[in-house]
Amino acid sequence: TAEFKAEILERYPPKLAKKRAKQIIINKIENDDDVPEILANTRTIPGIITMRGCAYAGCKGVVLGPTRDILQITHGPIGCGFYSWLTRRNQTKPTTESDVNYMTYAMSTDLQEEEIIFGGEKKLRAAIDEAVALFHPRAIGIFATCPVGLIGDDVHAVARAMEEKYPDINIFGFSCEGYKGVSQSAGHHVANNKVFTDVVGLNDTFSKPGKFKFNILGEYNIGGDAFEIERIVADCGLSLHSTFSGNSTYDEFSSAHTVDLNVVMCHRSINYLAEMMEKKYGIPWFKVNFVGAEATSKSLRKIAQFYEDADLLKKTEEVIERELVEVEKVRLDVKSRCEGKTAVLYVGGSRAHHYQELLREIGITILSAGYEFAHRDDYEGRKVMPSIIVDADSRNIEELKVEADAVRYKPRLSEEKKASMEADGFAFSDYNGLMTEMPESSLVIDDCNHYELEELLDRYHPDLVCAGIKEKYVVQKRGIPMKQLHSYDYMGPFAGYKGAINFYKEIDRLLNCSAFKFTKAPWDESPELSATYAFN
Ligand code: CFM
Ligand code: HCA
Repeated sequence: TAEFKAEILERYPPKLAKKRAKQIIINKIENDDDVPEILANTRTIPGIITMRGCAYAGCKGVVLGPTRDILQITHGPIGCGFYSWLTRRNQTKPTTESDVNYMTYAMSTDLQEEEIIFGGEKKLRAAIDEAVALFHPRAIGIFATCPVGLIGDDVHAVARAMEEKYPDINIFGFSCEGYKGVSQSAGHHVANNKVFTDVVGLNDTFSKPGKFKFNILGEYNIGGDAFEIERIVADCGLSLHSTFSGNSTYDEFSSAHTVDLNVVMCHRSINYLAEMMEKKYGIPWFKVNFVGAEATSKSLRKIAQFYEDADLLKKTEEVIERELVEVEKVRLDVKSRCEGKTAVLYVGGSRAHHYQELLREIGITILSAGYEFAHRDDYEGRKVMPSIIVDADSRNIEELKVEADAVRYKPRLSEEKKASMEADGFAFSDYNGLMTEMPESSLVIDDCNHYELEELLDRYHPDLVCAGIKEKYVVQKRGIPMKQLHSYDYMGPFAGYKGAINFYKEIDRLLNCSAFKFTKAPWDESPELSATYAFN
């Protein structure tokens, strides 16, 4: 691996090589407190074919996108709205025929050259008037795109003015211009802040039946994952109040402060909200993972243990036992054909970690993995957070000062109780990151680019690549099976127990299908199509 790293860096200009050297790490884990440091959440060098997306995608597409009854208007050119129009495959299920669902619409101000020159606020106000007349929504979110920031349109001023005009509608704007940060990650933070200040805490009365009330943060119902998680937690006897934001509603968000526990699935995109809700309302949080059968069982047990209720614990064990019968049958069968195969994973900010569990369950070894845009804590664990350097790009995103709510703050656990649970090994506000769980000497690559990916494929010949749409065909044309871990290649769910079964079967199908062996890349058959990377 050291030799491979040196080879990669050798081709780069010196300044770039120096930077990438800190982002390509050979994993070494003596103990959990001693993982190597990685450089993350910094700018991609222009000219590099990155796998990343933009802040608007992280805010509108990712965090808010899966919510069905907040009417969302993209203020910008039509491409931004079109791109974030369900391409992420976030599903939703209105509870009754008459429940609204705006997700099937792509609403945008469709900015033209004229507005770029003379300003687009008038058009945005007109779009809101039109949306109100047509849909009468409870809440409207406005999302800024790059040109809107560049010409100086103020989405917040428009939101305030339109809220005066329509006092019954909660209207709020997001400063999520694509360039706002170095990746989608900036957009997550912008989204968390606004949802926290303008939505959560507004409604004290909306409630759902059940005793053990909790929210799941950072689960977006891609390919129906949230439906499977909802099924399992309901069977255990838990009361899931709100998911941020898969299959969610405005009422669930605005009353989310009434629960006793937050669990966090995707740490990268939503840990801010978990932290802020703990400070303001006294709701503790811990990390869970419903990707992988073992991880799902572990997470269910931890939630049940939190409530310390004998019936809940018993029921949870019954669900786990029941579900594992089928899971184990399929897992062992699939493992007999996949054991010993190798994989690499490059995905946004949490799946490159979570999906390692599923692959290990069927005997696959991870050679290399990395995130597009996660931060050092997602690699090395939250313990490094105090030492993360705040640079100009991260300072660009507001860090809210949060205080305990005068009326609604209610610590769900006394300090003594929390301390005694922690002494017994129950971890709160935790996340150990990806590196501690990756094999010794495996390669951890932050913001991996297409040049590095192709070099890696040539050198290591992994049996499977997991990444996104931009990587898919580069990989498949080389005759290597490729599984998209963003869109799931239009399958799913992959979370929970049924999801694990779906995933095992899919990986079995991909790895043991002989079609890939016959694939010849176009550039192998026609050398004139081949190209080399040129630097300098
Ligand atoms: Fe979290 Fe996500 Fe991901 Fe993410 Fe994303 Fe996604 Fe992803 Mo694509 S919120 S960080 S910004 S788990 S959209 S559902 S698949 S890159 S790894
Ligand atoms: C995004 C969304 C994305 C893109 C997926 C991909 C998703 O970041 O804008 O590159 O294949 O999951 O849909 O991450």
